[in-house]
Amino acid sequence: MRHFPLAIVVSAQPASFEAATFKGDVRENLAYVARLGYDGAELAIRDPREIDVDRLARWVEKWGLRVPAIGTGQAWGEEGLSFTDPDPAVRQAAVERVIAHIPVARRFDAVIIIGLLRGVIRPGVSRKQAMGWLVEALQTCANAAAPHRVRLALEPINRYETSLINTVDEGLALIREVDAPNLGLLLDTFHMNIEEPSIEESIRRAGPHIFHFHVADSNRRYPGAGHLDFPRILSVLAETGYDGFLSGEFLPYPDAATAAQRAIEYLRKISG
Ligand code: LER
Ligand code: MN
Repeated sequence: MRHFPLAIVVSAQPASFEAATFKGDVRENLAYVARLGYDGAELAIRDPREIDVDRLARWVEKWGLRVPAIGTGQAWGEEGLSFTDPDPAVRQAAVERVIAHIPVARRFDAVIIIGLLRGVIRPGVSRKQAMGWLVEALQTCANAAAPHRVRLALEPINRYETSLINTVDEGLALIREVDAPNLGLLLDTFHMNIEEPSIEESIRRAGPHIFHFHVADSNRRYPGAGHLDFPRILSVLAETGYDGFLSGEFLPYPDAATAAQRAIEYLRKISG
């Protein structure tokens, strides 16, 4: 099986999202994951204008890490920004926030994740209207990112977290509609386990549109802690030609340090 490079989510700013595996002291967390043998860190950044990107880049470089992706969902979690809010000022702020991530993503050669920032269908808003706003926002962001060669990855997220784009097929239909070559999908094994009839078949269908990949087990603990068939899932992922990172986004159970260690041991063992 392909030996995928491994990353893990490290939050650069305080976050309430439980599965942002590492929170707290960013510098220490980056050093720790590098020492464990991770090749990269996926940075969760609420607002890039409020962090010292040069300092962050120095730490990332010092530890020889790469940054395959930037998570943006904290702007939803902490500030309620979304592409599908009935208030146009909130939608505009969400789009501007993604645009603010572009120079950071370019610097790290990272994809920008569009997860919960897409929002949910709010009371009084029709699905058609929400989808219209979503398509428009994605087109604006993808167009702004394209000249910088930055890619965006839309993540299908399970029904308990959003009412918009739960499955891989819905994600594929949406990116077809947006029709921007720099917009693809982020697949997350935890969400796929809830929503997909067959995780392997969905990975096959997404094929070249897979821009990034999150790993967590069926219970959202580290891979190996639940009942997902990771050897099979990863061999199908390799068959699609995907050669990017597996990024660990799982609950810090029993604690972040132990979970990160067990995840890398397990993923290295099954990939030979
Ligand atoms: C973010 O990548 C994710 O998977 C969502 O569950 C965020 O809540
Ligand atoms: Mn995810």
